[in-house]
Amino acid sequence: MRRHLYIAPRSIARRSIARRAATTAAVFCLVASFSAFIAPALGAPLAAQASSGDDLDRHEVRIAVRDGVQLYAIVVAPRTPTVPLPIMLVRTPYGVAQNLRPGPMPTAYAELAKDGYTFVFQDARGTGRSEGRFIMNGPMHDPKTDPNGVDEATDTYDTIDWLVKNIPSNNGRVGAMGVSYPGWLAGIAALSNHPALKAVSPQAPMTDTWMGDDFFHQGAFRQSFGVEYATAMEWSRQVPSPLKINRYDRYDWYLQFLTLKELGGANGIDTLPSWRGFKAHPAWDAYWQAKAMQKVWTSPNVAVLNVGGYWDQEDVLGPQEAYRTLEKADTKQWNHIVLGPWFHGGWAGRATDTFGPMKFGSDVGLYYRSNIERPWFHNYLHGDGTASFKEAYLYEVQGNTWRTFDAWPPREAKPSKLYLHGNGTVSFDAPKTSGKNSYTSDPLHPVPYVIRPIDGTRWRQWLVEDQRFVDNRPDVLGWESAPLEQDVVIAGDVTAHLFATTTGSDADWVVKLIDVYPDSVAGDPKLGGYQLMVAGDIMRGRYYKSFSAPRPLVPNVVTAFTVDLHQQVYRFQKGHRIMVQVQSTWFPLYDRNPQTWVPNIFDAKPGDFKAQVHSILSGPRTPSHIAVGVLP
Ligand code: PG9
Repeated sequence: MRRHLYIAPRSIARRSIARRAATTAAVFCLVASFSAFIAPALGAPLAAQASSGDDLDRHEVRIAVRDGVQLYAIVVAPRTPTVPLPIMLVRTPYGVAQNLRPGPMPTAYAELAKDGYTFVFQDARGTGRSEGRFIMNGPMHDPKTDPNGVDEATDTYDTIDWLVKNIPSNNGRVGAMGVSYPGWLAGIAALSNHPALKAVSPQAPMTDTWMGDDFFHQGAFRQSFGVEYATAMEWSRQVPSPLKINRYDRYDWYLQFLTLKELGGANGIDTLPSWRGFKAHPAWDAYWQAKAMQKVWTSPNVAVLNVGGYWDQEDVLGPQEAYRTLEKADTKQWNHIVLGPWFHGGWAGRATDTFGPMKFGSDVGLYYRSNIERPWFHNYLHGDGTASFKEAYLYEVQGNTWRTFDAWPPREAKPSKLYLHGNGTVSFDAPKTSGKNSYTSDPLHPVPYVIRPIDGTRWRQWLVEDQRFVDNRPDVLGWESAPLEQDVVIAGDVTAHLFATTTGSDADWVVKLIDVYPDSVAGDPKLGGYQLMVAGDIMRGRYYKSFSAPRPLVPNVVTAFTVDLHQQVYRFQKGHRIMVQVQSTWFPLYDRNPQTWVPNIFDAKPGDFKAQVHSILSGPRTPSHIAVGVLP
């Protein structure tokens, strides 16, 4: 199976492939049986799937869209509905049919199914059993210049149109949902403007794959993810993939390619459409902006439930940015956000009552599916849409409670600054004296992003792993607070503002806001001193003034950098310490910045990669800090 479904690339690691296959099976594990309910338009029931004795029917359909391309879907419906049912559309590039398993309704949809829906799982254009050409995260066509054009929005329109006319006994209301790429497709569904579409839930959608989702983060290239995902999705099914990761530790495998040119050339990746896009468009130009959901879907024309995880290892920005954008034009109170303590799509699968060192005491995903998602969709698809919902549902991590807010980020959060001090401490006190902390960052000896060996098995949890594995490295700086005298609850955006210098002419900045557990934790000694990354991300220094127009850094000149660390609601508990780490490589997830200015890092030569000394400044005139909102 080349294609994968729902979570991350199958090629991330063999064992993660097996786990992913289990997840995808769970998401699409459906039951088939014969029924009088389904009209002839839906075609024959899937006889291959034996009845497992429950009351669901499953049928294949092929829907011809406006350019004649046939899109494949499987319709799953209660066998004997007593009232007309709404339709829930899930569109995916990961192959519906090959992931079907006989069995009960998958966890992701089980709570919704209790209210009665006809679920339609459709292969997006050019994927699975659908015809046409797949375009990764394809931009919308312009009807003015291309009146006959097609894209995912037109495919969705034609699909919905066919469904409401051909699914017997439907109530004329359609919802769309999905996680990750399917989450993006759920957002794009709104652009179809089909009048039957009433509510969409983009869950962990990639809103902007350059700015903070799958392929780049604030300009730094997500090398291992980009290579492995693009190969999995775009390599011809007929020809064996040339990508042979023949080292158990992927750190070693990627390390042998100092330049992106060598990596692309040696593995055939440089022929793939996505790689060609990465190389030709290293900056945030029109190519990426045309693909970015927040640039094309700017107003909530249907009800929207944006859902995401604080520790989403693929699409952390997506739901936050989608909500932020739509909120500006939300005159009808249609736009809502839910964020919880999850990895990519964690709310849609098996129980999430723990994550990394955190114990929540109950299944946070089940709570979301039963108490937020289910009534929300019920209101718009079964009901008349008049029930009112809170603006924002945020799980307070370490407080083990859901909070609701009338605005997000919350108005009641006090803007505050966690200052880095020259003596290696961090506090809310403004610095009175100047300081400078330096380290040498060497692209030939990059800092691993997760504990080695990097075999891909910890992809889902790498963001919550103990950061002590890099603490005290000479190329990782750390600032630490005194033990907190009382709880500190942060809510909203977390943003790092660094004043820094480099001896080179480019640099990456990785910033992590960390919760350091007390030295001893009663009942769980392993957690003593645990360093949990509460928020963290990377930005490529050359974009300090503009993400679209990179420029060289001037050696040894103090420059201000802003690193978006994304949103959180997190309780730093009394007795814990707050820590900040800064480093300049995160390998091999992120490519290596040569630290010497070259117009395009995809063209950098081996000689361009040089060790440089970076310094973080502190003090009244250069107050490096992390901006947070603190709840009263
Ligand atoms: N995060 C995955 C993805 C989306 C879009 C582009 C590339 C990757 C996914 O799991 O669907």
